[in-house]
Amino acid sequence: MYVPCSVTDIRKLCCSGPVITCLLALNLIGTFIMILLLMEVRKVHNPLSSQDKLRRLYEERQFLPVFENVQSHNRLFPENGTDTDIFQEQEPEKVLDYIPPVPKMSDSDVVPSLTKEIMEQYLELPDKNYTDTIVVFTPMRNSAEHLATYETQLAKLSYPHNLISLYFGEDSSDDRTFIIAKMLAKRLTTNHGFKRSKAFHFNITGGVHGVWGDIHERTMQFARRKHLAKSRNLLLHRGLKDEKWVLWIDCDISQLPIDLIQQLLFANKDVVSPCCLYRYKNFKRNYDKNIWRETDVSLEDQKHMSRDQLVLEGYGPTSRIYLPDLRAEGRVVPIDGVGGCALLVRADCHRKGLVFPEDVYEHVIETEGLAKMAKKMGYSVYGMPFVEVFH
Ligand SMILES: Nc1nc2c(ncn2[C@@H]2O[C@H](COP(=O)(O)OP(=O)(O)O)[C@@H](O)[C@H]2O)c(=O)[nH]1
Ligand SMILES: [Mg+2]
Repeated sequence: MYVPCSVTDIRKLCCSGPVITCLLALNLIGTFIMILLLMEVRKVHNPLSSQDKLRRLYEERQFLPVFENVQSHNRLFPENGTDTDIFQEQEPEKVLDYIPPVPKMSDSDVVPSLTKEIMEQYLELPDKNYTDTIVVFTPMRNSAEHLATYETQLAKLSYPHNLISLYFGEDSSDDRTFIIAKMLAKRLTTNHGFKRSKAFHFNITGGVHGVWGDIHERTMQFARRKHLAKSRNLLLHRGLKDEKWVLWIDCDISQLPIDLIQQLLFANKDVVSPCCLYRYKNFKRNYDKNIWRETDVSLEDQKHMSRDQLVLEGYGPTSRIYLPDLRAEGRVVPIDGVGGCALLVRADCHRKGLVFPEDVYEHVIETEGLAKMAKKMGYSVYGMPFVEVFH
């Protein structure tokens, strides 16, 4: 057998045809293996598409442990909410092509956007001639800065304006809210074709004053909500005539769907609420946490409370399910608590005694109290999770 023994021999061998071919082949195989390995590493680090990631996140949320401690309702969190920012890393413009399942209880403020196709499917309206009369009631205080936007949003409503009356109830303002509200009422009838409109000034005291942070301090909520309930009940007393429906709208909303009234009428329920959201860092988030459904856990918690204990949402984790989280159940879903951002009530319910409780009523007050009272009176209370009002 030939064995290379000198440097010249080895050089000769290396330059021979078969060996070069062999080396080249080995090189190619090596490169191929490296590419495969690199692809595998990428898969490990980025195993799912963003849609899949969100889907998994939601599936995991279904199995979150329950909060057993009643006090957790009232625990103050740094940002005053259950804001977990779980979607922070996602591209804001990404929309889900499926409806997330209903969680056992709400644990995030983020309301994912859904595709246009899904939204349209749940917002389709029948072609019909509307004849029901509506009265819009709006409490207001120190809201001068909001009334221009409010006028624009009201004017854009596509429901026949000649079927809508609007009444404003102002008190305790130290800005020009009442004067501007009176001018607004005039314009709504003369310029925008609404049926009737008037601003009332109520001589009541006891409200909570200060900047947003002060009035939303947890300890202030009983006084604040009690006063708001009084303002709403006064409006009802002064403004309700022969209309078929009462629509409550807060004057500091930033955007109403133009078909808000048609959407809420579609539900054909005694009390019906849309979602009330806000936009933050390009995400939609839940604003009005008074719109919720009880769960076994939240109801069990209440059994161990004293009669006058007030449960407040938005001050820590919740054991209830907020309306935006109920979308997987469909277009019109049963709920137990409502807010005042926008709320439709069959006027006869108010005529038969449905009001905003001014004291703790089944552990809630004001709008949430109205929902509880409505249920006690045998009325239907529902939410429309695809209808979005923006605060
Ligand atoms: N009449 C009256 N309206 C009020 C008072 N405080 C707030 N409002 C109005 O009630 C609605 C809801 O109040 P707001 O402070 O926006 O509540 P939030 O959005 O839940 O923080 C808005 O239209 C306010 O202008 C008050 O003391 N008296
Ligand atoms: Mg508000």
